[in-house]
Amino acid sequence: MKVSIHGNELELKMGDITKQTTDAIVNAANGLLMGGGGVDGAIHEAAGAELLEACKQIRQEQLNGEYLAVGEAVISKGYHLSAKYVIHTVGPIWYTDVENKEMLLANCYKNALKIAVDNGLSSISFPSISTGVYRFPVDLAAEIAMKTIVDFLRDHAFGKVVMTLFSEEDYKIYTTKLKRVLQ
Ligand code: AR6
Repeated sequence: MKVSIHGNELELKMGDITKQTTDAIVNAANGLLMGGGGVDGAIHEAAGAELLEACKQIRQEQLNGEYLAVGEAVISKGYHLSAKYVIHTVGPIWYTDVENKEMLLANCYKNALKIAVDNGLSSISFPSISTGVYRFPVDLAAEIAMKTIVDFLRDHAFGKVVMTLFSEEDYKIYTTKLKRVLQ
């Protein structure tokens, strides 16, 4: 599904984010930025060992050795990926007693888009952040993602945002939510 929003394009598709050719792809990482399973593992594997080195450097130089906080984002090169950049963000874990999980998930999308704009990028691909290992309910995550991206595109001349879903079920859920947000 493809829609035009204020001169920008928003596309929902099924696929593997590591194959996307947008300027940047977004990684659903964890605060350590050391790789992991799911989409994080796939991105590190496809980008090559240089990505891990770049992430270590970001931890040291930009984060003073601390973890990347939930909802925040940082950017690295894409190395062996088709995408020139990877924007790493950390989604909220559903089964924790942290408050404002919805706001923190929205921040992932907002801050990734902000960092893309700040770096002069005009296309970006997102995975379904937090809905795998982090167990955020897909229905609610899709609603938050679609609302946050649509609000951003209504306010910015950006270019193209792609939501890359890994299952047909997720694709259907995101499509339904997008239609609702656009009504
Ligand atoms: N392309 C697109 N989507 C994918 C791909 C892919 N190649 N692989 C998986 N997905 P998850 P989280 C989907 O668990 O919930 C990692 O270990 C997947 O089906 O990757 O934010 C990190 O290091 C699901 O719909 O991310 C963290 O520790 C979505 O991507 C933790 O998992 C997100 O699932 C982050 O958990």
